Amino acid sequence: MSEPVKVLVTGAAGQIAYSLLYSIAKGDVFGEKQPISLVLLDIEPMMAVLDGVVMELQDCALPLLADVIPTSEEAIAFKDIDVALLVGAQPRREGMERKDLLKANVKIFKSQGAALDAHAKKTVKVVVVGNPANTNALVISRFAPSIPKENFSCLTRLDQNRAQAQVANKLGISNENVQRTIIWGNHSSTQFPDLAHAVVHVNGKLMPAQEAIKDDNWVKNDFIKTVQTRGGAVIKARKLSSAMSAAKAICDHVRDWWFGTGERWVSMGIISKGDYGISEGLMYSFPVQIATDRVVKVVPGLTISDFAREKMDVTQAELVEERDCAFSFLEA
Ligand code: NAX
Repeated sequence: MSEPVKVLVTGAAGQIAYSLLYSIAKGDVFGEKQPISLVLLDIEPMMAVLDGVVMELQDCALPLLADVIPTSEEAIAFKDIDVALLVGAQPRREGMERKDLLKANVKIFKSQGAALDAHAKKTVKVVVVGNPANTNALVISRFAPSIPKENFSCLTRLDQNRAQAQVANKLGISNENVQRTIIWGNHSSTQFPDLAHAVVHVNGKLMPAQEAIKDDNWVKNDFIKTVQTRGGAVIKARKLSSAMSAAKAICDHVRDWWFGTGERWVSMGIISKGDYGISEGLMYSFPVQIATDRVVKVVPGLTISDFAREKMDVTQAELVEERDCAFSFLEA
């Protein structure tokens, strides 16, 4: 058997981690032959809860799980890791202003950035899930200057999966028959779920999704709104935010990064190099393809309509504002 892949999950005592850890440990992400070493970081008051999670992982008696390291210390958590799944973040409490939330998270991701820089492998792949995911990812990348910028990402795969499922549901086809749904921009309600390039298999025929749907109003209004507000709809119904679907999306994101996407397109937040006119240096979700060398490349040459341009710019403007606000705390 090969050496274990060392995977850090932060927010490890939380609800997304509860689904995520099992999937990783049983081989859903790195394959059924790859041993895993799991490092679980949470804050000190959650250590007793984390002990329970560790007990449950042991009780699963999983063949691939080489070891489990629970900790509240960043220096231990980030040591020699191959993959960092940063799920833990300061949650928004009632009455909390957006800027207070940003301020609390800047503190967390600044500190974790320094730990990542000092202790992780330089090849580490980083996925930020904790919200505001794009801006948190930008902050951590800034404080880990020895790690290549290409190694940082944030999760928008849940939004992509939601978009794919909406189309499948609308056409009464299975999810695998819907491809190339795109999420542009921020993991927030300004994100732009885009069907202009999506294709579907209907009755054995491959065709543009919009042609199959034949409902421009649905594509431009209901579909976009539903995907943008899906997180809120889950909270309203479940009284808790998305966890099972978020964990599944994290697994999809990491598996595709690790093994490549082949011809498929997936969406992920990455640091913009200026593609599609998006400001360089911004953590923005693009459609990408990933080769087996784990290099992420933005899908080139897509035609951007005026409708799409406007929506891509709106979500870009929100990200610029978030970034400027977050960085103002760093300079203060
Ligand atoms: P929970 O509140 O259940 O768990 C969060 C855990 O993070 C807690 O155990 C908490 O103690 C821990 N934590 C807080 N500060 C920490 C720190 N400095 N270091 C390590 N751990 C820390 O939240 P959960 O439902 O698991 O959601 C986690 C995060 O994912 C939230 O920020 C949430 O908004 C975000 N989400 C992001 C999504 C995305 O697509 N990018 C979708 C799902 C989810 O809403």
